Amino acid sequence: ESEVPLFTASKVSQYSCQRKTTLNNCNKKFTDAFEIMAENYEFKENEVFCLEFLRAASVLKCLPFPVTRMKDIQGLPCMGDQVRDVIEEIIEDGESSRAKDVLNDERYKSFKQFTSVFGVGVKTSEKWFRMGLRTLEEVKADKTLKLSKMQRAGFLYYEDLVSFVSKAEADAVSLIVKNTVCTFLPDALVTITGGFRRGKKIGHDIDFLITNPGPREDDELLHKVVDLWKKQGLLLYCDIIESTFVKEQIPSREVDAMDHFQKCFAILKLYTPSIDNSSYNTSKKCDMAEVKDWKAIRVDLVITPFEQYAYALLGWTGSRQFGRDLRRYATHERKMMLDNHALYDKRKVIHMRKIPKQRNELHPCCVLMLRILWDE
Ligand code: TTP
Ligand code: MN
Ligand code: MN
Ligand code: MN
Repeated sequence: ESEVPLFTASKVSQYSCQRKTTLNNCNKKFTDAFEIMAENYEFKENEVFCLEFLRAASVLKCLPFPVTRMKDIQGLPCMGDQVRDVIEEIIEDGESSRAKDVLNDERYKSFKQFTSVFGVGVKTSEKWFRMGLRTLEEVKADKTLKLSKMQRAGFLYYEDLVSFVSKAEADAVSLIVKNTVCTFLPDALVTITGGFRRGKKIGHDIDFLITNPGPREDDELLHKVVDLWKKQGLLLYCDIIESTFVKEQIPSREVDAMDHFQKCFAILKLYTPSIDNSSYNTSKKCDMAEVKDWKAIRVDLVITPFEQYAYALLGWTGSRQFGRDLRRYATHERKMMLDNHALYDKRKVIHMRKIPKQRNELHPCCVLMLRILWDE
């Protein structure tokens, strides 16, 4: 008989940063249902319930076996009543009626469509839904709506942006970003982060961290890069956010990963070399409809000072849940504070009985808990 691998549920940490998780998820039918539930709660701005389902999904993703009986989840962390109900139903009926209800829910369906547009979040969706709008067609037909520049780009390149970015496209864009950055700063470090750094084969966008190890810092770098792309006709959209980093500031909330780096949310035009037009070149008058030989791709560029680069890399590598749990672990288990800029020793803050005037009066320690094995 084959040996049953040793697995002790009570040894599974409640923090995803302390669990070993591969991309191979053998509990997809449960985690898919949890993610639908979580998304619905996100649309309702119920953060507590949303996180409850996201945490549960993350726990089931680390199990080396598929759950088939309620006994299998005994002793596991993050298995609240709501979560157990969904699991029980899936074990018995093969599907969750609650998740199914969500998928059929009018509000959920509308929010799902609305938020699929770049630049449209829960707030805008709420507004449109209250106005009686239900589908993207209705939104597009409503000429009284004032769309932001970001949302206009979102509609304009909608089809390209909802289709996944492949690893090959990520590599192609990576070359473009590296070449452009290096024309201005030859020693700059350009690193792909986000889902692709976690080994995912597809993504919604491509994330890059840029830093310059030398003494030179260049606040203009990002502007120079996008200006060049503009000239080359490669830039379809761009929104530069200037750095808001202030040294006195200590990390705020641990659930989301807001940071203060200079960054740019862009849409790049990636030419697709696969289309072969050569046979038409010879024909005298070619009244063929123009073939679209490019794809719009969402790209995030983040500029970090070199001394904060490690923390930025950790935060931007994700996943979101991994980051949340790293910050939660730092707070509750180490009495420290972690954000995308540094790791702070809270005990030292308390000891000093005041918030230090300068962030760097605190010891930015090395990140201690890094068995980085991602959870999605
Ligand atoms: P995303 O690009 O939003 O997510 P992803 O790359 O994990 O997945 P996808 O394929 O859908 O793009 O963000 C990448 C990581 O960066 C994410 O785990 C959270 C983190 N992050 C920050 O730290 N600060 C930020 O301001 C944002 C937007 C993301
Ligand atoms: Mn990403
Ligand atoms: Mn991103
Ligand atoms: Mn907390």
